Amino acid sequence: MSFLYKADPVRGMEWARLFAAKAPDVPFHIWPDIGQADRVRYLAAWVPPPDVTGQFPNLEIFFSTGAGIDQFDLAALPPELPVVRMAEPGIVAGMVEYATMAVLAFHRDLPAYIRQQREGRWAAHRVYPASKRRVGVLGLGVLGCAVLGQLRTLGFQLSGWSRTRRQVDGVTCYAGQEELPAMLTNTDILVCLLPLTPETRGILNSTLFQHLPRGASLVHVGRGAHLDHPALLDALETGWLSGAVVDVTDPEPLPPDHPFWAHPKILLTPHIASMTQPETAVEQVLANIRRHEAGEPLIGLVDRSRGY
Ligand code: NDP
Ligand code: OXD
Repeated sequence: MSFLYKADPVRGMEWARLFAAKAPDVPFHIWPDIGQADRVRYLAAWVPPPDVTGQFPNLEIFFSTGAGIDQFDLAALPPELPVVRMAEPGIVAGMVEYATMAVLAFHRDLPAYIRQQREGRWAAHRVYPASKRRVGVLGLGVLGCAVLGQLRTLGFQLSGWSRTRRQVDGVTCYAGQEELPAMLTNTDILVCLLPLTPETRGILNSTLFQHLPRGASLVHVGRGAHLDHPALLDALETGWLSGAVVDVTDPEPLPPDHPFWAHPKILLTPHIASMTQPETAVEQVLANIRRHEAGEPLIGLVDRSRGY
């Protein structure tokens, strides 16, 4: 039995060290050194190689090294192969930091002060308490709920949106397409933490923006293809939206002449809102292998029918 890792090789070396310390009985290989193909029982990758079960006939679990799984074609993996995504504490903590930073930046007018400093302009904007600011989160999953939990400690008015009805302490919850406009109407800062599926592709578009109050801002940390770029540019141009923090784009990276790069109202980061952390990821992977061996449910198992 062996474990094969096929993702960022630098972090792969850390995984290898952690496996050697925590699971010395599990031979660990880093792609392209696959060891003996028929011994590979577990594969961790951002994108699996083609014909994965043809190449690794005894594969028992595919671990996505990301929380999202849209970077590969789920339908191309055999239906009986469990696909497990990263819902490990390290990636959650990173997203909580980033989303909180971006929400606070808008709440405290940081993008405006950066512009003013460049212009040599000293002008104070009124400071409002967090209790007067309404933050809405699209996606009430592992990440959305963790972000809301942190924002709650800061006193924001909170709402969240999911596909099925959820209950989250201190959060007004909305569910389904029909309830989305009601949430948006009451949102000053919108955070997108949805998975990319056929239903959510292009969801951040002009119709959605129009439901937000004038002057609202966007924190986009879901997936690039959620966002309609011309619609965002338009909304910023007309002042309907006041700013956007954009961590994910389609394509990645953006071409050098893309208007987002130099836009004064867009803060762009290169898909780094959060990252899987080797220490906690290996803990979770090993816990899942133990669960698998004991016939227990896996943490982060992807529901194929939902596509996330
Ligand atoms: P989860 O699967 O735990 O949660 C997804 C949430 O989105 C659920 O609440 C789900 O609803 C909701 N949802 C899905 N489809 C719809 C829909 N059609 N309408 C309304 N709500 C919907 O995912 P995570 O929280 O772990 O991660 C979310 C996403 O964050 C990832 O898929 C990835 O795209 C992104 N991500 C980005 C990173 C970055 O660095 N920028 C890092 C990590 C993740 P329900 O509760 O009803 O199922
Ligand atoms: C992920 C990501 O999905 O980094 O984990 O985007």
